[in-house]
Formats: sequence, C-alpha cells, structure tokens
Amino acid sequence: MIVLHQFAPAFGLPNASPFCMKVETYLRMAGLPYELDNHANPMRAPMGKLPTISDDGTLVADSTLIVDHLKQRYGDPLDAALTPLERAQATAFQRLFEENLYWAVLHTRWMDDAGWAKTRPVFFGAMPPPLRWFVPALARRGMRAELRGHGMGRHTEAEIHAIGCRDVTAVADFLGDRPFLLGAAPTSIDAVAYAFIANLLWAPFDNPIRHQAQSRPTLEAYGRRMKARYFD
Ligand SMILES: N[C@@H](CCC(=O)N[C@@H](CS)C(=O)NCC(=O)O)C(=O)O
Repeated sequence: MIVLHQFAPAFGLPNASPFCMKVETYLRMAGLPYELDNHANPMRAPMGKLPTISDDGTLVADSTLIVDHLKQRYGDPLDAALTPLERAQATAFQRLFEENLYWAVLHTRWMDDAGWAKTRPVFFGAMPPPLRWFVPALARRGMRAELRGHGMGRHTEAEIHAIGCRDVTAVADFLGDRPFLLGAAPTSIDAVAYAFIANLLWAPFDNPIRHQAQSRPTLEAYGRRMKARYFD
C-alpha cells in the first residue's frame, strides 16, 4: 500500500503545499490506490520536508523522486510516449513552477503581512500554547532566511510580483487553448501545473501574481478540467 505523508489539507485544496498536492494528483492520474497521512511531521522526514511516501515499507522523499519511484515500480502510463522535445518542455516548466514561481508564492504567503495573517492560523493554529506563541515567529524568520538564500527574498516585493507574473504568463501562453500542458493528453507535468495553478487561483491569497492568473481564463478552465477529471 502507498501512504502519502503530507500536511493537513487547507484552504479547501487537497493541500496548501503544491509539492504534496502534486504527488496526490499524480497518484490519481496514474490510477494508483493510496492512503493519506495528513499529520506528517517534516522534521522527521529524511530531507526535512514533505511530501514523503511509504510504499510497502519503502520510504521515498521528494515529490520528483516519488514520481520517479512510482513510474519505476508501477509503470509509466502518462509519460511513456513523450518525445525528447516534450520531455525537455516538461522539465523546463517543472523548474519554472518548483524552483522559481514557488518562491514568489512563498513570499506572498509568509512575508506579505496580509498573506501571513492567513498562513499563520492555518499552519500553526492547532499548536498548543506556549508553542503557538513563539513557533510561528521563528518559522517566519527561518522562511525569510530561506527566501534570501534562494535569492528571491533579496528582491523588492514589486520585483517578486513581476517575476511571478512573468512565470504565470509563460504558462498561460504555452498552454494556449490546449486541454493539457503538453497537448491533448494529460501527462505527469500536469500534476505539477495543476498543483501550482490551483494553489494560486483558489487559496485565499490576494496579490498581483494571483491577479495575473485570474486574468487568463484558460488557466481557470485548466484547473477546473483537472479537478473534474481527477478529484470530483
Ligand atoms: N523538492 C521538494 C520540496 C518540498 C518542499 O519544499 N516542501 C515544503 C512544503 S511546500 C516543506 O516541507 N517545508 C517544511 C520545512 O521546510 O520545514 C519536493 O519536491 O518534494
């Protein structure tokens, strides 16, 4: 049995972590049965982050390594027919979402004061006192350091929004009127794209990056298409 260890669902989404939501989406896209452990502790995870899965006792960390593991063990129904060009496109878009847009979105959730007012109760509200009184501020300080380490956090807020908007525009322009990111058929990059687009559009964080996504109706239609096909 595959168990997905992740954060508790939040904001009406399968997960507020796009990486956790990516893995659950992939499991559904590949038709693999799984159970959810929604109370996993990232500090106990091998890389200190979620998601992880346990698959008949084998623990795998990192969403991309998890998808690789699942493809190896259960076959690759989504990507087997991709051309080298399509694989290259998928890799490039994965990097856009996970290595760049992710950090801009993190900034809107953790550094922007209005975003933090929504993030804090959801992630830390269940903590008992006295932890609840000081852990959120410590975690926010840690996130500020991570954002600076990545480089995103060294930009002004306006620059971060512009960087995120440019990514969103690239996704919308590449998607065009096609039903899925690489064309007529869903592939595993759609698990990534859907997790990020749903988090951008449907989590309650109001900011220019979200406005940019809202200004491109094909992204909303894409999100609804993925949701209807795999989650409803
Ligand atoms: N490269 C990792 C990234 C996972 C990741 O960044 N997870 C975040 C949540 S979105 C996390 O667990 N953060 C907890 C922490 O850093 O303490 C993957 O693809 O799984």
